[in-house]
Amino acid sequence: MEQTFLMVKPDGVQRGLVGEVVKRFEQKGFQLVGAKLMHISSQLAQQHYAEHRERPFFGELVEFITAGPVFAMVWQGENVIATARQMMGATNPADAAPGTIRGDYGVQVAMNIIHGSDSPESAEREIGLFFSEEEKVAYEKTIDQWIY
Ligand code: DAT
Ligand code: MG
Repeated sequence: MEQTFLMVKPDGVQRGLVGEVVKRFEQKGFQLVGAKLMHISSQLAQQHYAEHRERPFFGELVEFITAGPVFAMVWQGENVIATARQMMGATNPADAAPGTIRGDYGVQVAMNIIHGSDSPESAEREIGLFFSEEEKVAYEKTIDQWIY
């Protein structure tokens, strides 16, 4: 089953939105496979956002994502990578539709509450950056027979 890396960013943790974010993915029918509250080191931040290295906002991005604890998660389910991106909404909360996480809770692009992998390749890379094999928990949910 497909897996993705989702993370409540420091603004979301400070604003008490961890439960709200978790609730949305749980209620959708996806399965939580791993989760932890953690500080991101500057080195991990630079690896995680390596694709944006040349962008003018890279320094601010690294500073922001390391400014407070994040809530890192692995979620599993059919088409979870693309569906989670839809549930997050557009990168800039000003463009994100109401009903999406960024549309409901964010105002500015720099503080947009949540990160989610944008492709199978980035999901695999990001899960590997943040989670060891032992930190991912495999288990069966009987309710899945009513989702799939
Ligand atoms: P996403 O997080 O939707 O995948 P992205 O990968 O293009 O978006 O950018 C990563 C993060 O960088 C984004 O969540 C917020 C920040 N960011 C993007 N564009 C920005 C900009 N123009 N100014 C400041 N921060 C920006
Ligand atoms: Mg991205």
